[in-house]
Amino acid sequence: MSRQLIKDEKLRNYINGKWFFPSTEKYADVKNPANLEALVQVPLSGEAEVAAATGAAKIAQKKWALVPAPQRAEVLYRVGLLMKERKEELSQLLTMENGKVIEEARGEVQEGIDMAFYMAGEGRRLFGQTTPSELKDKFAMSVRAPVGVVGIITPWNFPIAIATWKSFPAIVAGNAVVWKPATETPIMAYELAKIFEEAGLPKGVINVVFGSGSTVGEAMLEQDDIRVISFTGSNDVGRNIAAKCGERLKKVSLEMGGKNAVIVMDDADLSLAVEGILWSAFGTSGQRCTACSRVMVHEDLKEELEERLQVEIAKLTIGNGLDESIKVGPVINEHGLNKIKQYIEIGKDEGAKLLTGGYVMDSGEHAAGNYFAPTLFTDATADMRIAQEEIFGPVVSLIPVTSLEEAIEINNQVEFGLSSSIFTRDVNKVFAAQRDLDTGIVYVNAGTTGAEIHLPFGGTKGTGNGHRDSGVAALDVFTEWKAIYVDFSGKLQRAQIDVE
Ligand code: UN1
Repeated sequence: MSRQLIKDEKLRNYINGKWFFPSTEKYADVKNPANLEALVQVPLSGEAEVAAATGAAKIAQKKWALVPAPQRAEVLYRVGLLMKERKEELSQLLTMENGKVIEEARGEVQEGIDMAFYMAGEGRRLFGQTTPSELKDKFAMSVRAPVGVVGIITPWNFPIAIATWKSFPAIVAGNAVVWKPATETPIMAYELAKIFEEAGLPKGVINVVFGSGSTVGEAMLEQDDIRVISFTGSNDVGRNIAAKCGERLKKVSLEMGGKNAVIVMDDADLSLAVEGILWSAFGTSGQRCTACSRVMVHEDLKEELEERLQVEIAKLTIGNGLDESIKVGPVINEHGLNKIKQYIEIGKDEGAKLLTGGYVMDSGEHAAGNYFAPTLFTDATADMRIAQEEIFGPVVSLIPVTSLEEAIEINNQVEFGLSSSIFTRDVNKVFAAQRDLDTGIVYVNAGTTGAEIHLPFGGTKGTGNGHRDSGVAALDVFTEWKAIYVDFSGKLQRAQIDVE
């Protein structure tokens, strides 16, 4: 790995193509969750940096919007190539700052590379529409226009992939970006900013300001020139952002929590279901918005599923994700650990049966990191808090059911609507489930995680506010439709009146 981390290294903000230490002179340690060693220092910037970044973005955007989209896309293409060249190095850094195991880190970096090439292709599409005019000798069309300066606020659980989901479509569409990455995982943002610089993105088109949500995030909401906020993170923060953006008439795209379920019907391929549940419940230590945290299992298969999951969970290796043999890494920090611990107590008090796990691993090789044992509850009911609220950790609860209808009803009885899955061999159940599961993403014979970047990503109800990341739908967040009428009749033609 060529990038060496030095614990005293102070990262800098990237504003108008230059690297600045924060005017506040404040920093926080970034810790490796696998061993709590300090990796680097993240700036805790202030309002001044947000104002400077917004000002730079405003000026840069005017020029950038005039660059033909296929040329804007070429920069993204170069970004993709540089990410590809540095894939292994970025993946290792990602494992160090986030804790996810190296195989998943490689997957996440790949997600960013895919997004670069996909959005680079969009530079030669950015399709608009032509529509017949109601008048003679008049041409009507609608095109996607950039919004201007956009603000993106990204989480620590997918620090590079989600940043690419938001920044790449924004940039290819002709916007300039002010980006606040999560303070837990600034290294990915720092490296991506360097890649943008190396790829030749003009100064000011992307600006990275490190700092807290309460200072930098709030300051972004106050900036009139930031016209769009795209946020992925917790529900509470998202609601606050939505309220403030509502007051200021900013467009806002929110991607928040999930309480995603796998349904296992009595005709399921049980081995496949076990694999799917393990991968989506314990991958990234359950810290995905798409993580599986409920399993509605047909009562005929309940005992067998309980047994098989316990056997497989016992085989999971837990530790520092840089070690290729490790399957489950640490959770992000102590706050995360404590929240998970509280939910274990809540689940026990509610009467769910703890089959395995349920404790912080803090002895021997796990003493120094934030490790939580993969946890399986059974005999949960739909109304329990562990079956309703997002835990964001390696905890999954089995809920016995007797029919598909019951499973779907329980699936839909939560505040969130991100992802769901069904394991069945019955084609009728497949089609009924894909229609009736009220989530933005539905999987058949696969777990709840694993979205691909060229499809829309997002959810219904409390998961968001109707927008989507990724796919062509992401362009809707970062563009506005502009209707253009060209009258070539040589006379004044009044719509609705001079119609023959
Ligand atoms: C998230 O958890 O916020 O579908 C994103 C998946 C990943 C992305 C998850 N491709 O699980």
